[in-house]
Amino acid sequence: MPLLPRTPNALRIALAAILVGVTVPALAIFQNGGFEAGSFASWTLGGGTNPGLSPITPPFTGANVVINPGAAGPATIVGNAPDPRAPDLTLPRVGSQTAKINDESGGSLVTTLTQVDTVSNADIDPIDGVPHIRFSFAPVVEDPGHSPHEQPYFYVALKNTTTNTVVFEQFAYSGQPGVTYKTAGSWKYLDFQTVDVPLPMSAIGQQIELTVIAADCSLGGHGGYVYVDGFGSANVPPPAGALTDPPKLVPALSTGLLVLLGGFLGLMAWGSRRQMV
Ligand SMILES: [Ca+2]
Repeated sequence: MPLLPRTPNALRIALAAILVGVTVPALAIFQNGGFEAGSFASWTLGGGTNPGLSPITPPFTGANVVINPGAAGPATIVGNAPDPRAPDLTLPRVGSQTAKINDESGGSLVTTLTQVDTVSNADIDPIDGVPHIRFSFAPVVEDPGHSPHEQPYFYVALKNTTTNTVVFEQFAYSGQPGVTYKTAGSWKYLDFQTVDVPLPMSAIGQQIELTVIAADCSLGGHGGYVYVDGFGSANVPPPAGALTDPPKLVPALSTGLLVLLGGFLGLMAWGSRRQMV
């Protein structure tokens, strides 16, 4: 039997380093963060059914998300595949694989994608000397014109589980006023949004939980999904063919404000998280 059996390269390198008594830098945050394994390896998929957001009055945050028990919605890995519901999107977003959470079919399904990992020195950006978490997402949601709490929606959040604070959160339902959706037939979508969340140095060694949720409409007839890619601490390159950085869903927040907002949203969003499970 070989000394080092078949293992992922990273593990093999770590094992080799231990064997020869040297250390190697910690791996950057999120495993298979670009889905280049062609699968959801290292990720946790889940979900259920969408009874509608609660309470039913906007504005909504993750605190309004309710997921009832039931079979989870779908999730797939896509490559070079044009999306007729979002014709301006270039797929894959980064590398050769991108994750698609939920899909265009209805059924009141919700799909969740999560991963928990530890912030390390490998996540420090030498440009500003603090750790970062970066990724890109693009929601594609049908707009049947239901009441806001019944519409398809998406949700993306980063939570520091060590300090119990949300450090980034983005929620929007289909057709939500103020969100700069593009339209293709009955579908609304956004260009890929590149997220860059700087973290304080105190985050080193702390755990970050990433959550992505995409939901069909609660009435059953309409779908919604979100593409995600590039999770990690490295810069996400611009989309292929893009002349400039993609537009932001919301104006960029300063780090201090983001931290304050994260703490505030954390109290709101995660205090009632029992609703989500
Ligand atoms: Ca990728």
